[in-house]
Amino acid sequence: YLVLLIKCAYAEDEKSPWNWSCEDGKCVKSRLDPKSRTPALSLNACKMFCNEYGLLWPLPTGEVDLGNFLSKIDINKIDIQIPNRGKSDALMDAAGQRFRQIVSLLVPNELSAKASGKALTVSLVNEKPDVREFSMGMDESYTLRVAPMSNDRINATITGNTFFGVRHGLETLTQIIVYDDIRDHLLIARDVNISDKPVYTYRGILLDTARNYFTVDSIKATIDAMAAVKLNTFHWHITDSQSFPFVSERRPNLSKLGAYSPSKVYTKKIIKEIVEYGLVRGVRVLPEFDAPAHVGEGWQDTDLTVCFKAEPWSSLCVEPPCGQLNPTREELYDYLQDIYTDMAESFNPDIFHMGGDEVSERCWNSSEEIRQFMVQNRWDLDKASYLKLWNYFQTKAQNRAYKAFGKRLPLIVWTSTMTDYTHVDNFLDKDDYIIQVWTTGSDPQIRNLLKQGYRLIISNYDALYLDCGFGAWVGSGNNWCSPYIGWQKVYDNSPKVMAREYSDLILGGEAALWSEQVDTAALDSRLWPRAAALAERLWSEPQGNWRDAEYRMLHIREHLVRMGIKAESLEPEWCYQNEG
Ligand code: CP6
Repeated sequence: YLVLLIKCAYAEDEKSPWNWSCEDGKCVKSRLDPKSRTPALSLNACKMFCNEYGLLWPLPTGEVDLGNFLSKIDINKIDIQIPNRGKSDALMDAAGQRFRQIVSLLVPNELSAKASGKALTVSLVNEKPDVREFSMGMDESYTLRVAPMSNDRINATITGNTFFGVRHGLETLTQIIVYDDIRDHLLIARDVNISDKPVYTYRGILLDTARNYFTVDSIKATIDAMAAVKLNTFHWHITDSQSFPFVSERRPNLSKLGAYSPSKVYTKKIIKEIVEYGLVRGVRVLPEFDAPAHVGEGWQDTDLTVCFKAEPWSSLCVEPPCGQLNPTREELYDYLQDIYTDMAESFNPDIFHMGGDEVSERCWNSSEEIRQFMVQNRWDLDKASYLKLWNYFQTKAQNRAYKAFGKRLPLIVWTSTMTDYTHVDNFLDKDDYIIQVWTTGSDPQIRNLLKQGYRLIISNYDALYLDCGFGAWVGSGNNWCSPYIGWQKVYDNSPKVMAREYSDLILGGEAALWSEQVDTAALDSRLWPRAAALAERLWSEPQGNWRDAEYRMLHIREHLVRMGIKAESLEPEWCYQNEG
């Protein structure tokens, strides 16, 4: 059977006057002499072996041997075997189906990979087939071996300690299969050995579905793309001051009054569907209920908020229409527990995000009722007392969260005046709370929080905010993307460099897509392929910088486009053909 040896491929029925050959780690294009039987190699086939890491994204962290041979495979002869059975069976089966689907997407529609070539057996060996829950620090490692089994069959064996590892192995397997556009065939690297596991356990993307609504399909597509690059956490910032699309069955007026329209909501049924969609793809769906600031819409028939729509807004918050919960009201905590319980039922999360960012002392101070509460407690009306009030809120909310979720699950909060390292230990227990840092990567807070033993997730806005800033509202005249953060900056933003000696406490990182200036229509292009740059940084923590990754970045971007993601273009296709 036809085995394509990279150095002497056989030119059958050429569709291209060009040949690609590998020279000094680059695929170089040259004119094919039509009369001679010169070997012709397609671009993707050349790229597979022209560099140590082929077309893999993110870079594996263990052994990588891609061998020297490509074999033609028959897309209709792929069978998937799952020897160890257990509670994760349905997930394993679904991951196998996803694999088939992605391989089929590698083949362009207008052509059909010839139904000839070797059969491919994929064996998925899951050492712990009963594990089907996410957890911090979960085992995502896998190994992938590909070898010929017989003259007409290739075997690919993926071994993982959990479903999550095996699933990652399947994504890698799709990346050693390429479409050969000269011969209209699918090719697989034939002798492969890869062992791999992530450097960071938390690898996330935040989507804000409150400033603008995102369709369920667009959220699923985002999860699909995340899975392709081994990101594992979809942080769902589901509510904010501007809208409340989360349907709380216990407090239905929140979304009735607070959603942009009766159809722009996320019901329990829809959320469960999205959570299951994520699970199959190794992506946890992590809910955030941002409080006590960043509330407003939805709470209109309660009197539990203050300074919502107050003017001048800029003295009370960073973004209109403001709004903060009134922490002095006992009834508020029943309300919160109901929301948390509804979130528990919909998301069943292993971690919960409580927000806690951008609380305005002046907003609370503008309320007569809150000022009186402070006076009754013999608190001064100064900054220290507002921190006490905030802590009063947070402690009560934390207890309600534990009740609602039925366990002491890890909690995340944003950096804020409360989390300042000089006093954070008065307020937040480092065993209970993980802090998500959104200030710059050079902020001394990072080192100082780590020094005290707090676990961090890094989302420094100077590299990981993929939105276009938050200065967009009627009359502001703002519609800028300045500075636009390129994938290169995302890629080179290493959490480790920020505090090498405490890197065990850095759980990972997250790119944030705040949605003042993006909705469903622009989602793909705002996120991709820049979020893929983050994915490799967090999975691999590569030594090199973006220059070493550029040729593979151009390819993973193509891979995402093949999957149906409308990713932004980075460079002329000429660069992919001539510079990689
Ligand atoms: N919304 C919420 C936001 C932001 C934050 N929280 C934000 C702040 C500054 C910038 C971008 C976004 N829009 N709820 C801060 C965590 Cl530059």
